[in-house]
Amino acid sequence: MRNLKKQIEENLLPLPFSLTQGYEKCLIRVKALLNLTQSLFDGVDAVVYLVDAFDKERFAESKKELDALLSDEVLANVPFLILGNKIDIPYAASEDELRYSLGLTNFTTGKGKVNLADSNVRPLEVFMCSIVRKMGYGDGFKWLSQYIK
Ligand SMILES: Nc1nc2c(ncn2[C@@H]2O[C@H](COP(=O)(O)OP(=O)(O)OP(=O)(O)O)[C@@H](O)[C@H]2O)c(=O)[nH]1
Ligand SMILES: [Mg+2]
Repeated sequence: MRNLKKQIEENLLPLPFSLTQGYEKCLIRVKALLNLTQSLFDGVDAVVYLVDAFDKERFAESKKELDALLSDEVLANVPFLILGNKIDIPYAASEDELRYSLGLTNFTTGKGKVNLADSNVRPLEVFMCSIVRKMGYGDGFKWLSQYIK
């Protein structure tokens, strides 16, 4: 937190006179935001990505966000647990459907105990759950815990 505060201060305050014009100011702000995002992701042990499995209309949007996280170099090698929530609702997507819609069909690394330590493969799995019914996510977190040092 102290680090974040320092970065904001260094990047935003105080601005020298020559940098107070709109364009430079904007660039400085963007740089500060980028640094902030990097700092937020720095030291992350895992990502738990929760998707509403009933809201199929937004799967494309969800895929876009997920792809951005998966390709973020600060998160390279960080394990990803994808939770498909709300499966208590009839017509919620199945696990296969969600996996397909998020473009993960060939990227999941296997449930149970799978040793990936000697490979360059990022652990990634999809587990379906219902938070209101308190079911499904426990298995996901159990799976995830084997990859957290
Ligand atoms: N049936 C069901 N409802 C859930 C579950 N988990 C959360 N909800 C409900 O979903 C509602 C919130 O919907 P969300 O999709 O999380 O949020 P939102 O308001 O649609 O906003 P977005 O994040 O933009 O989708 C709340 O009423 C929760 O009680 C679940 O497992 N099953
Ligand atoms: Mg919603």
